[in-house]
Amino acid sequence: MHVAAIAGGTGAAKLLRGLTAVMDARDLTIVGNTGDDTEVWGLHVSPDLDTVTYALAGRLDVERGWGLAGETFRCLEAMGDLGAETWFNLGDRDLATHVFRTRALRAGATLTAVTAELARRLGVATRILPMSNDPVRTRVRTPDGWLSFQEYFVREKAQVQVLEVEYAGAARARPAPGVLEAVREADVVVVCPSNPVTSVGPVLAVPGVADGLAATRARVVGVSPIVGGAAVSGPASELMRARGLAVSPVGVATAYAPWLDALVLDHRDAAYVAELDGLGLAAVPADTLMIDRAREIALARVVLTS
Ligand code: FO1
Repeated sequence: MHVAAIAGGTGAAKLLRGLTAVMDARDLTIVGNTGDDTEVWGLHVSPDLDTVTYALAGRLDVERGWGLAGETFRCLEAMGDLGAETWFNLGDRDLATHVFRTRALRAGATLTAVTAELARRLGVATRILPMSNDPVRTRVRTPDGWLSFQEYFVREKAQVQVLEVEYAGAARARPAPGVLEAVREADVVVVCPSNPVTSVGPVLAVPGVADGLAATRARVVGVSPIVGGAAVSGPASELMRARGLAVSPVGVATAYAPWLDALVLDHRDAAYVAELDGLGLAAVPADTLMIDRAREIALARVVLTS
């Protein structure tokens, strides 16, 4: 069975780990969000690609949901002593990833190539693709003006009002090599339990991806990141409201409406099943919180059979 997964960072990582435990990891292709990529101290940081890579390598700091386990932050401290900005916490070992990536990009490599090389070096068998090799940057408009996604999420701790979200560069971006093929040739496409606006939204904004999802013969199965009227992690609720989406599995389904075949939602939200059925979707209640490895695996099995 071939599976393609559209993935953000923290929310996606657990399900992807579950999927690689129940299928041949080489038959999974991950299409990762690069809308929150950023430049820190002159280095290209791809948070979602790294979160997914570290998770599948067994090296993610699972408590934080980003960065490497057992990390230290001495370079960050030293940069602070030199007066540099330190609100974006780059760990000492994580820095190696960003130096490696930036050096390769400056030497002319594509993000696709360097992402594959990082995965290979970390022993990850799954194919991890950036959604595009062209820059697409998620930006958030607040009452004080536009912020990059990381300024909004990390520097402002998502505590500012969001008036609008845009994916700068998306209209001119091309899907990275392999992305459309993975969607077309999959038996199942999984839309991970990631933020529909800032994690999945940028992938869908790359011309051709949404059409590919509408055209594929694969069963397209989403997992709701909204449980009990709130996001499992991160600012999805606020961002969904800003987009006029209900903060519920119905809002998630609405965001994916034209091409979604099934939505796995949490047991706590089983009351939405009838409404989702009415939208022509298979609504599948399950335990979606993935608080341990057994539950990651159990949810992965539900997703592959929904
Ligand atoms: N998230 C934070 O909340 N604070 C940080 O300081 C932070 C640093 C960071 C460094 C590298 C990296 O790959 C991710 C990092 N993240 C941090 C996570 C990241 O901002 C978000 O999880 C994603 O962009 C949203 O999916």
